Amino acid sequence: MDFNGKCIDDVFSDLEEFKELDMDYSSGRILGSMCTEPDSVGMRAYRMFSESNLGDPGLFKGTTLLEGEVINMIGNLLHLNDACGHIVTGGTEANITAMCAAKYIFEEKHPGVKPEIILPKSAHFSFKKIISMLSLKPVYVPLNEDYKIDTSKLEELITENTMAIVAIAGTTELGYVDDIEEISEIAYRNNVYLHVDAAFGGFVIPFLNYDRDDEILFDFKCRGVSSITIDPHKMGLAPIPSGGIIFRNKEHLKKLAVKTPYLTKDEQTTIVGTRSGASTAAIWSLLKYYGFSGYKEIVDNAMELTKYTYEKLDSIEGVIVRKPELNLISFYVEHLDVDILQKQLEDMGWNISVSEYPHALRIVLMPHVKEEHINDFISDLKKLI
Ligand code: 0PR
Repeated sequence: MDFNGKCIDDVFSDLEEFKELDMDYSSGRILGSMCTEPDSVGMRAYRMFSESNLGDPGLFKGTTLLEGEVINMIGNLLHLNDACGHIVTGGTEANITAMCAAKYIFEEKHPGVKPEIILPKSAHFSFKKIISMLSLKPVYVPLNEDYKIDTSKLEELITENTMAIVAIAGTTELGYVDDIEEISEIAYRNNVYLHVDAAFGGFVIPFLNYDRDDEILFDFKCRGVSSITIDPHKMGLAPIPSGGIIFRNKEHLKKLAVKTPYLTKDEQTTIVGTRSGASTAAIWSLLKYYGFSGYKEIVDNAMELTKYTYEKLDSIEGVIVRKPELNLISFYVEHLDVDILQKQLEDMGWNISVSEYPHALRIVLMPHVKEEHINDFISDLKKLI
């Protein structure tokens, strides 16, 4: 740091140089991200509440009320009345919060026992962090040929050391939804905590379900589901950081309570202390502004583009595409190395990610991606093939 400060124009022109190195969503070239351009309505609310700290709710009583309303609205979306939970930084923190609660519940009943967590290989890598942080023993439930939890293999893995089962509604690599209905029954029967990671699917599936006969069951309608991760900063269009954790049972959230003697409220049930109230205000404004029908339109558009992209890719000789469930497409090209192809596409200015299992290219059709971007992408891909 220089002893004397710089003039403001110099500071910002220096910042500009850094900013130019970043990709921006509006270019339409970011095809591998689960985030998108934050909506301007949310950004307006975010700026309005930029100094608000939900870690000290007595100072920010209005924002605290907003958090309660947001949790209630998200709970309703997930078919839960009188929900409890928090707005957190993202899916990772939401998953950590749920697994901490599950661990405390488990430890009360089984002191001194190393807890086991049953999860699929398709779980997000945040669970690797959780397993290490909380010293859990991972028990991997096999996937079926559709890359979903093989429910026929689940029950036999439950033991008296099972702390929780984790299922995914919108996997990171394929956007697939596990058979939560069946998994929920298994968890309920065996009285095991079930956490559903709907970080991505949470703001997609409820809107897809609206006019569908074959509803995708994934939320609190399934009686065995104890908690759900749902991220507004993914398909909820909220600015980063905006994650969500919702618990069915208030007592479960209470397990996390820590006394905060010198603050304005005497306990906290979040992992972090100081936390932004701006994200909460942004989510509140977006839920109010768009309503169910507004989000449904956003999801319908994303799904329409997903169908369009799927058909385009499927029509190219040598391209093998998996049928998408949500707005995420996985594909590879026969006789072409996935990683080399990714690098070549990157050299052409496309950000596209590679999934590990299955090893394939992965496109997330977020709202910033439009038909013209897909047309350009397909034309570049054809050149490479
Ligand atoms: N659970 C699931 C199912 C996820 O897909 C993710 C993130 C998480 C939890 C963790 O969420 P946070 O990253 O909010 O803590 N999935 C994306 C991924 O790993 C995150 C992401 C988003 C990565 C935007 C890159 C990016 O540009 O692909």
